[in-house]
Amino acid sequence: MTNVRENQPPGDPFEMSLSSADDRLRLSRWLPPKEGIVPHIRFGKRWINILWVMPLAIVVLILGIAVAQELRTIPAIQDFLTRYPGVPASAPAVHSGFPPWLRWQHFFNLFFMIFIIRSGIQILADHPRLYWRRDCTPNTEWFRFQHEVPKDGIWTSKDDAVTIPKWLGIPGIRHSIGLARWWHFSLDLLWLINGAIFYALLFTTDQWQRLVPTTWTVFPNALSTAIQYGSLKFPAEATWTYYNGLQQLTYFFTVFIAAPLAIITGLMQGPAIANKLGWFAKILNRQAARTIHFFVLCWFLSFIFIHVTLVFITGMRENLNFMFAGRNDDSWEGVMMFCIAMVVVIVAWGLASPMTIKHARLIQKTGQRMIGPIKGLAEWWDPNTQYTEQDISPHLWINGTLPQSDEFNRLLKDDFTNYRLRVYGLVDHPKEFSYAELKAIPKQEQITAHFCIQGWSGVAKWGGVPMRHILEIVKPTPDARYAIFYSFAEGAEGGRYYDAHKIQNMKHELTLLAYELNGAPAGVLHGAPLRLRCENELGFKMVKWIEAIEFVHDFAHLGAGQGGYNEDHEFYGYRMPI
Ligand SMILES: Nc1nc2c(c(=O)[nH]1)N[C@H]1C(S)=C(S)[C@@H](COP(=O)(O)O)O[C@H]1N2
Ligand SMILES: [Mo]
Repeated sequence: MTNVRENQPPGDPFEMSLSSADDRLRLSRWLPPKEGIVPHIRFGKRWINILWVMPLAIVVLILGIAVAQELRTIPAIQDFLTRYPGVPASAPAVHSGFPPWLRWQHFFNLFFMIFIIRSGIQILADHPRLYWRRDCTPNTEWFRFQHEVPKDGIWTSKDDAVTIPKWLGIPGIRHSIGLARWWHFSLDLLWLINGAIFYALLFTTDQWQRLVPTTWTVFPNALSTAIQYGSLKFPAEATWTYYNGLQQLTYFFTVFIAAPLAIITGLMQGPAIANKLGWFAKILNRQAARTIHFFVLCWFLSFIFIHVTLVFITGMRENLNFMFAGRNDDSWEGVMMFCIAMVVVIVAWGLASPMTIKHARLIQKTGQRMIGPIKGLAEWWDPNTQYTEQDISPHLWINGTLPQSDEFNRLLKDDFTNYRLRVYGLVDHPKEFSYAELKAIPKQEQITAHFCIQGWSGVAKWGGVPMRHILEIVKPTPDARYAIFYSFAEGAEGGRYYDAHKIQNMKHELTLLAYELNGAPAGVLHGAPLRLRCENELGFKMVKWIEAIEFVHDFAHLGAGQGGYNEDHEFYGYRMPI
């Protein structure tokens, strides 16, 4: 399957061993589909199928209605409902109705959220388990839609990824996290800009009064509204000017708590952010952040479901007129505008996955342009968190395709005594280091957290040669901007695994060519004889089984030109600090 680049003058054997790659996602070369299971939640040692939630929810709903109706026959409750009818007596009136900016922002918000949610689910399917603890040890997860991790044999984190349908995920292909992330992050940015404008306009007009409670009586009023909705005798509405207590509290929570929480827990999943805010990452570790990020998703999904249901059953025409036509009457205009908006949504929904599969490279490049520079900023603030021996994870997942060449197997048989690391390219002193020479360089040890793009993490103690010492010996020329790491191993589609790193990252004090893991030789599964640690990037950039390092000015001529194997073949970005 290896496609050695054509039309290339004979030259560097490492460069020539790289493969080209398609600009679209080719299913014939991709990981074969694999179904997950219905999501399960763990209680102690028991795993409960979430489908049980359905009948349970129906029972709770029916009982809730019965209880609310009984409550309303009690005089004291009737007094309570009269005293707190729903809108607090002191609530300030909103005089500007639903102005155009608000209606447009509502539409953009719902439009962006659809793709954020869909791509988020796609990202989750790449490691379909959720944990509270940083280490991701199998069977410590509290949620999964994948079977138990097999106890024997090698089970990589790629093996663990599951397929979700194209109408749900973007692009709905197993292990398409690279593309899903471009969608997720690019739309996050648009959603964030929309949200920032919304906050600004909210507080420079009287619209903030809809969302921000100004009296403690919002709570009894919210309870009163809940009883009224629950008993199916809906409260009197004055939505044009006031929200009732329950609306106000839910909207407030959604806008001012859930949305910021989504952003914080999203950012805390990135190595460069987490490794800078070490103390905070110890409280809100990556898996806790991922779990809370998922809870926010659940909140948004429930909110959307209940919100839309209530819009339709508490006076559809009026409600749609408010938000889609800006009118306070019962004409059909709002319904019509809503239908047009839904056509736009449905068309975009249908196009997203097929378009992403067909134009995968374009999605990668567009995403890179939209958020690459902002994302790259995280590299510059020196992420340098280290952990203690107690933090070391009992388990580390493994990833990648093992080297298969005879050459590698011969080296392995002799415990890598004949291994040599070739360092060349734009350097003053190209050099081949023997294993003994590398080990003679003072060893550096560091206990650091690993962040795989797929979602798992773990802390380990790594020992090896600081990359900065290698730079001191070979002396890269001023022209050298990137270090290319060539692996002994092939990538998933054939062709040598490689990755490009900015030279600045190579000078970082925690960038290591590691040969030890937790005080012992690293072992082949984790990258022996030598694997890279670069703590401000995601795991896929830490090439295992390093055979050579080349310093270059540019990487456009290497492989498919995207700066690494997964960048070429799986549409990842070459800078991945988050
Ligand atoms: N040569 C090579 N190196 C690789 C990979 C690979 O596929 N081939 N996978 C990467 C990925 S995606 C991760 S998360 C880490 C995993 O390191 P570990 O297996 O030691 O935990 O290795 C990285 N290095
Ligand atoms: Mo990874």
